[in-house]
Amino acid sequence: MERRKFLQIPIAAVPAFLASRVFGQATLSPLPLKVKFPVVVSTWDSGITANNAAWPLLEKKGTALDAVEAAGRASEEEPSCCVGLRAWPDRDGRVTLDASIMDGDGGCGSVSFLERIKHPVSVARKVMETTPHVLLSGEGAQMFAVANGFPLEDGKLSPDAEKEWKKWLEKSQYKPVINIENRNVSELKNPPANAGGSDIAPPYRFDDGSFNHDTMATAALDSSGKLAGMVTTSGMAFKMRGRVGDSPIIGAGMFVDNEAGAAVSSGVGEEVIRICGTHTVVEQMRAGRSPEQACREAVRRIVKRDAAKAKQMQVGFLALSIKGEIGAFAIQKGFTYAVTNSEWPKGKVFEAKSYF
Ligand code: SD4
Repeated sequence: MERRKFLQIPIAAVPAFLASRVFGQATLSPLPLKVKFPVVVSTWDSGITANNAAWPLLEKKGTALDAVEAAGRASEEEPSCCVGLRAWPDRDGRVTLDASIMDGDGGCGSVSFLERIKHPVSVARKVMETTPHVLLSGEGAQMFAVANGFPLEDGKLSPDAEKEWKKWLEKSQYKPVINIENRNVSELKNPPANAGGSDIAPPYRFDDGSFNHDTMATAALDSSGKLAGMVTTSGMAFKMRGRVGDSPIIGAGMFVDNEAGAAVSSGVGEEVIRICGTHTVVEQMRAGRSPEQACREAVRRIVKRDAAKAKQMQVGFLALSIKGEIGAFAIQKGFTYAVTNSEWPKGKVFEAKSYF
């Protein structure tokens, strides 16, 4: 079938100023974005790297579950990436990781507060496939990982993370910061060596306190029409020791149902947990809303609780419906996502619309 029949982006319906608005690599999302599947979508500009690992599997008729796991592993492995063991630590200087994975038939597994293990997303998959449980945490999750052949790493901070943590200790100011992508790196007083120069943005903080991000999340729809999702994160930088965010909580940071769609989130996890964010998004799609409308409704619920607080933070949702429609919405500007399919085999980055 002709590519045009698959790709239903009503460009004519998008006001010219929106269609042409470009942020770095990102285009403001058109609505609705319905694409040919298989397709993989990942949060942030660095979603391109995650998608690059998932796409070869999907292209060869692989499963969405394998594809999202590959996306998570690529992010956890990428030297300049913002998640995994090289990411920024908690306020006591230790990196603690959360991850989850889910298929569209209710299979799910997750790990939280996991230390010294390189691939939390794969441990989450093991939890899903080999235990009667959904979530393993802390020391128990680590013991389970080691028993299943995952090497125990040395637990040392990366040089960048150590430097940033020491800088943070000078003020030890504990407040959630706004995640943002696509701001000009030249706004940074001390840009990291590879900021803006690679596919993947390392974690960096702007002088007003905003921060790019520390989570990667992916959803995929495979050639058999099945969905899967994953999230992997080091959590909020300089969090309290023991703090767990939304990412490993099924229905908060990620939720998938083959009857409706998949949704993932990034941003201040506490706010996402309070509204069961991604479950809300999927249920809205089930009720007939488009992915973008569904994400918008979840954001509205967060803002409604406390608009003044919401103005100071970022949460973004990204959704993929079982029909292959894609949409996103965030509290603040700057939430981007990457889409990869046969139309965009190298991936295309969009910026989500936002409440503020
Ligand atoms: C958390 N949702 O631990 C994560 C943080 C995040 O980009 O998404 N950062 O709350």
